[in-house]
Amino acid sequence: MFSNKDRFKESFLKRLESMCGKGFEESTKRDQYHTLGNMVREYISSKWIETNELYRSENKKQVYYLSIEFLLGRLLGQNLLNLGIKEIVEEGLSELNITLSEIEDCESDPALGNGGLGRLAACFLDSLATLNLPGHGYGIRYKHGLFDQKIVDGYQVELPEQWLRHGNVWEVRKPDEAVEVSFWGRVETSCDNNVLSFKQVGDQKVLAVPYDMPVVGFHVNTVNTLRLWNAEPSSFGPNHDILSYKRETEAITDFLYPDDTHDEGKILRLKQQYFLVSSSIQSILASYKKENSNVRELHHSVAIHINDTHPALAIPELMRILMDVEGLTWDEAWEITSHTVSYTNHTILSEALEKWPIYLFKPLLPRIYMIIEEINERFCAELWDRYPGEWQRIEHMAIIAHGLVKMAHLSIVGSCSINGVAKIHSDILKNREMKPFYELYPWKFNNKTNGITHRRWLLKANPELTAIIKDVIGDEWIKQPEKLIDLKRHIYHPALKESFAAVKRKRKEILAKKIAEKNGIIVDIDSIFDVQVKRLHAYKRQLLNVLHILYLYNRIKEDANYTITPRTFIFGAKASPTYYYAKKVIKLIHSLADKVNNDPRVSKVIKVVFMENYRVSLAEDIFPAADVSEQISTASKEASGTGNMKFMMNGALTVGTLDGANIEIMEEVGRDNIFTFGLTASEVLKYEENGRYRSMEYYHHDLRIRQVVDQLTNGFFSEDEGEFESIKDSLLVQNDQYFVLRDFASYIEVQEKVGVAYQNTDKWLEQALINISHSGFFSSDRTIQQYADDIWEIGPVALKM
Ligand code: 73E
Repeated sequence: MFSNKDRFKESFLKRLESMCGKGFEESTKRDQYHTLGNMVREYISSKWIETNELYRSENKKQVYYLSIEFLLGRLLGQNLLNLGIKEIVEEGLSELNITLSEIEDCESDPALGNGGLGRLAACFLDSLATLNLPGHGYGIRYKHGLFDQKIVDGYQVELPEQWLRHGNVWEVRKPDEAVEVSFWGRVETSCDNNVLSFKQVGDQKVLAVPYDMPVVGFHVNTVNTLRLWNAEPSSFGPNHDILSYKRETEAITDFLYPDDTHDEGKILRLKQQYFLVSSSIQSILASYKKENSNVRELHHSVAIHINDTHPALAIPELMRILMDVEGLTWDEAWEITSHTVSYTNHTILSEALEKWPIYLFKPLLPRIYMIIEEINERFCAELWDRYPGEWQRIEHMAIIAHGLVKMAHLSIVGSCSINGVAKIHSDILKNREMKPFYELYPWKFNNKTNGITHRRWLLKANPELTAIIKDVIGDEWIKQPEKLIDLKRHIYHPALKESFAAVKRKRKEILAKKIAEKNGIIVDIDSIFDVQVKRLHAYKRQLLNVLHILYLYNRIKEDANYTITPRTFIFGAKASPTYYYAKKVIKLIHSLADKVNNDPRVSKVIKVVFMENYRVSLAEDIFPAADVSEQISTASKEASGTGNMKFMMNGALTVGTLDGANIEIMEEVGRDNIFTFGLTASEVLKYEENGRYRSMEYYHHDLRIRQVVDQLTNGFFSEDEGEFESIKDSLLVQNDQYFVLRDFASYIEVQEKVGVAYQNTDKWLEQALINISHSGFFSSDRTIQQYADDIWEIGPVALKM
């Protein structure tokens, strides 16, 4: 079917007729997408079956990655690339006068995640399959992924996302592997021969039906599985009030929670978490038991990873099944569970640390609550032995305290490994946030600096840059991304600089065209494309970027002789629908854009663009076109960041604080090839401890600051004067929790340096190439290899090509 372009063309036309009942001439782009998607899925299936058979026959240890989010992005292009058939398809299609990208644009963008955490899970799946590692994802098949963002008069409006509207060619429904998940009811305890047994009675059952999606490795035969669960009414459901039962059941998988780092304290969210965990653990055990008779050996064959605390109920759920279903004792079950589960922490923001009120938790999950109580009691007894009399310490470390179940504590106690996602973040976990736990279990703590798959973020998103790199250093780096460093020897070659400059320019033109179409704004290709794309959050400080632009506006207006390197400031960001402050900042960016872009003099040198509905497919257009990457979170608050790595890999220079993985980017490229500014993490943490920061002082003493802050409410923007008062209050009345004013002067200074540096084109190009050369370290292949070696203890299981 894909052996050469003629065979492809022939099969494509035949398949189109049989699938759509139309000839090629009458077919729509969507018909063509469905046809091609189906052909690719079919092509994948034999490898998929073979991989599963191999895993069964080899019976080696496998890892299951449990995550409430998988931010996959479109799959057609990536699958074609990984299968090595993209060129044949492109050639065949071009003879039919169609381009692959037109067809790709018909695919909806599965947005089953909010931001970095969900995208990380998707990158990990790609690396697992490419490294031939037996590793699978377990998640939820949300009917509606993250909302679609519309901007109306500068305000964000949320629309329900509809990725399943035209079906999903990649999934296979597996009703025979459906399992039951229980909610509510009560626990009945009985005693037989001095052995206690527990049974949940009067419960409500929900059917979890798996939909499997293939995860294709790059140029290997491995096809792993992403299993997404759908909630449906069970035939063991109630026989009264069927309609509300059906509605309640289906609601479990209706929506992804539109939240990033805020904890949504909703009972539906807890239901989603248990639904994911219970169905996944049942499925993992069923598959284990097909090949293994002794459940006591589980941890030798199975590793279960929890992506943050959202799937932490995997711990009590595995305990429940091992005891109540398999008949193991507590000690046996605990030994297995605590050697099977490992946990990644992604944030130290206190609002994101999950804590469930007992009054919600206990009625919904009575048996699970009972087990957590027992884990807590045994843990507190252990603490009492180790720290006799230290009540405060024990209270602080307990899993259940003050009417709350603390999911992070449960995760630490029940796991064999706890990791942070960048060096500084893991250090903060060990030395501050989780210090008492680190003192108790030092061997459990480790770091795994995040990574991104260069297959999507370089090969797929930027084929033009990929071609240049291949020309210069061949293609070994694709399988061994650390070999990108070979490019460094060539960065002074004029030919390389020229071709890189040409590619950057081309990608800026493509983005500029999109901006013209979507925003009606004409941007200058020769200006610096300065980009901040990420979720909108106070700690990420989009506001600092805004205040800098406002400052530039003032300088240009006030000083006729002021010169500046032309810049286009590009933003993309979704705000959680209930996050008032974040939505105000989106409105502020739009009001600023109106002022800047409509001022005849200012708009000659700077422009402001907000790109609506930031998502994976849009990101693939943005990263390759960026010159400057804005990574300006308050130091210590961004655990890692992964956008920073995508920019670097595409040859943008970072303007960043010493936060998260920015620090490791600096270590890789050297201080001269990154623009750092602002407070360090320890300075921030010290301020937080001693309470000595007074934002008012900066407001009073720095006229530049006073002017921009006052402009928020003095009628400078055409909006009502109260529109941005809450933003001003956050800076002055609430003492500027994220140190925006404290870092303002330092940010202005570094941005001036950026402007000057960009004028020296030759040097800038060298610096960009240095960034690309060092980006191999940030491939998720490196990250996944470290997880595989140090945490999961799994090795490759490969079919011959
Ligand atoms: O720094 C990022 C990190 O790069 C961090 O904020 C993000 O995870 C990325 C991947 O490691 C993250 N997301 C969440 N917590 N940390 C989160 C919390 C609650 C709901 C959804 C996502």
